[in-house]
Amino acid sequence: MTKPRLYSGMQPSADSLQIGNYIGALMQWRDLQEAYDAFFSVVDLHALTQPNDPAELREKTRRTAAQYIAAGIEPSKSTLYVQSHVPAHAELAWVLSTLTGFGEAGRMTQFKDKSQRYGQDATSVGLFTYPVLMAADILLYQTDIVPVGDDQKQHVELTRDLAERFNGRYGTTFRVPMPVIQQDTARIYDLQNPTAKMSKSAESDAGVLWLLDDPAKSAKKVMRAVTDSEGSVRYDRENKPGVSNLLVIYAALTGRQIPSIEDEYAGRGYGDFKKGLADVVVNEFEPVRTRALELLDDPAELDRVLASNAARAEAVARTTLGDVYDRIGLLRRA
Ligand code: ATP
Ligand code: LTN
Repeated sequence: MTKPRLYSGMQPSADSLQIGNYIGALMQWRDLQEAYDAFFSVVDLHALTQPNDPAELREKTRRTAAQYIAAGIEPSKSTLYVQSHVPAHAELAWVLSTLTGFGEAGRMTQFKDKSQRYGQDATSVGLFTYPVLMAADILLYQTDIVPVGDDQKQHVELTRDLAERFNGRYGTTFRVPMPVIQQDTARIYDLQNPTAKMSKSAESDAGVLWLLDDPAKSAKKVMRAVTDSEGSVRYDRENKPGVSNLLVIYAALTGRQIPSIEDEYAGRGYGDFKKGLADVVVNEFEPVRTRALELLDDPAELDRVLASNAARAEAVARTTLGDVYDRIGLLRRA
């Protein structure tokens, strides 16, 4: 029996991933790759919607791929590749853009937020069509499920609408994918500002735990995490966002339940708890970091792995794109 298909991706928007990407995405991807025929891309074309230094973008792309592998995405099991290596993404995005309403794209909240932040002059057409390229990513692979964070749900809904519109107009061509939204419990907040989501592009990195950082530095950041004056290790998202966030990280990395961690630290201070968590974080990150740095030490080998995975992706994507071109009436080259 063939496995159902899964698609997800991340932008190469930083030198290192942060612990939210690890807990909220990579750990789940790693588990899901067993039961699904999974495709994971480093979406470098999407990253072009942000200003980038060319050499840095190349480096971030390799680093992101290396961290996928180091975190347990197996390139022999899953198809792990760089989006721009498969030209069909940009090609299908063009076709889908002709089916997307201007108003429809304008209603995407991520576009509205970002364009407001950047101002009209700094807002590109690429930022506007970002969700259409994402739809192309997903639809090229006849995807069944798309695990993403809550913020991407609207983009997957648009993808479904586009698939249904195309299928309705030209006959069934695309599988209509389902979003699988990562649970709230997997949401990690900034250690210094525990009501804001931890993010690769945070303004200050004091509250961000980087996968590739020196472990001593990460331990220090845990010890300095914002808590409260109550002094008891107890989950209460509303009144104790800092401690609750640390408990969520602890539970996610150890596979333990929060109450059992609360019990372990009952009657002990935050110092003890943070020290415990710092050990957990360092132990989890250490092998991932070592493996990622090893992979980055041999970029030629990493590039070879990415190339052979891109070839696998390309074969699937080409088939879908050929079908699309036929359906809409583009004349085949003889
Ligand atoms: P950027 O700042 O560049 O937008 P980001 O760190 O917010 O980056 P994304 O690249 O948008 O992350 O997301 C990649 C994946 O990581 C998504 O699946 C997203 O849901 C997940 N993710 C990102 N940040 C967190 C977080 N703080 N907690 C849980 N999951 C997260
Ligand atoms: N927009 C997503 C990244 C992304 C993606 C995708 C996720 C691009 N293409 C296809 C799932 C499926 C983000 O910013 N997290």
